[in-house]
Amino acid sequence: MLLRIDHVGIACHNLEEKIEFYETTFGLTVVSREVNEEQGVREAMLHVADAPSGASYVQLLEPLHPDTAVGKFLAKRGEGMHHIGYGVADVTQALQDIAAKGIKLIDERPRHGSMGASIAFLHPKDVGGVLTELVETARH
Ligand code: MC0
Repeated sequence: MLLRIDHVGIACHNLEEKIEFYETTFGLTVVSREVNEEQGVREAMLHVADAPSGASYVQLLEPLHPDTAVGKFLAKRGEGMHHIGYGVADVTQALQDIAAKGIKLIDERPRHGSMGASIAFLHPKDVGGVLTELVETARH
């Protein structure tokens, strides 16, 4: 079901500072920047590698407000890894299959994600404490 690690989401207080860190430390390049009002984030995708099933990224996330998923996470836990996003071929089908196994979904239906992807989150309580995102990459 899982094709690859699509991205690792990292929560930070200052997006520009963290982008510079990843550029200078690891030589990564920003390929997309977006504000996602629904998710309450300003985010950047930095390309890491390409695989036959698609690319993988580091996603840096800065909250738009304290009262958002990432804002609450930062207040409770500080900066660090926020979620892992796995590539899937069909996010609607994957959600159905995972729900049938009794795993709690955050999103019953896919939502709009970075770079035109369809995304859905699974609850960390049912995935060993890991906030898990399914990502169906946009078709071009
Ligand atoms: C919260 N918890 C986490 C967590 N965030 N555990 C692991 N990883 C995380 N990131 C834990 C808390 O520690 C707490 O555990 C429990 O979940 C409830 O947390 P809360 O602080 O009371 O917060 P809630 O319940 O209001 O919300 C948590 C929940 C939420 C995961 C449901 O953050 C959510 O819906 N996230 C999905 C959307 C999201 O994260 N959007 C931002 C990225 P205890 O043990 O204290 O009960 S958007 C994105 O990434 C898009 C743009 C994209 O990829 O394209």
